[in-house]
Amino acid sequence: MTVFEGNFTLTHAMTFAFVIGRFNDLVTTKLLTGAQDCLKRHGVDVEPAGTQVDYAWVPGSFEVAMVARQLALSGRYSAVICLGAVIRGSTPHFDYVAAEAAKGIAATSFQTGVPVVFGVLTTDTMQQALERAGIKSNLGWSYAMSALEMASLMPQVTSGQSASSVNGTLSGGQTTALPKGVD
Ligand code: INI
Repeated sequence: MTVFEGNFTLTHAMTFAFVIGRFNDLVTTKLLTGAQDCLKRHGVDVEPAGTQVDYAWVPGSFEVAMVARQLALSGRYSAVICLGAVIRGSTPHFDYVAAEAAKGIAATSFQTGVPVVFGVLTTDTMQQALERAGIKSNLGWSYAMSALEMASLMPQVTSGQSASSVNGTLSGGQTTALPKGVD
């Protein structure tokens, strides 16, 4: 039987779209920097003037899924990476924005068949968000790894041809696991 597994090597033909919330942009710009660094070091040209990565800025996390869906439906992208930061305040607003962002992004992936990465931080404080956006680790990097892995995996699953049968190699041991203690 077949083992389908994404790898992180054949990135030159991949295309990505970022959808980034401006709300809490102190955090989201850092997530973006981490994600770009990861893509770049895996051979992706992240320049906006290039041919591999597009960028869409939206007001906040609530709007991320709507734009991600349109981009995914365009058929132009191997994966869409959604970045946002929802930080709990003293009202229930946080819960509505966070829940709709998560639901919308999951629905976009299911409806379009395009991998859509959930890179929306949901934290109690700005400090917690910053810790996850560069102070301790940068989850933007992990989100980009997920995008690379899924962009490699989905064509295999769709075609029924595993990377091992096509290239004779597997990425063995590579993981997108989050750093310990970070979620
Ligand atoms: N958007 C966020 O991305 N993060 C937040 O923490 C946030 N809070 O707390 O309000 C937030 N609100 C804006 C929301 O995403 C929409 O842009 C706005 O409601 C307009 O639709």
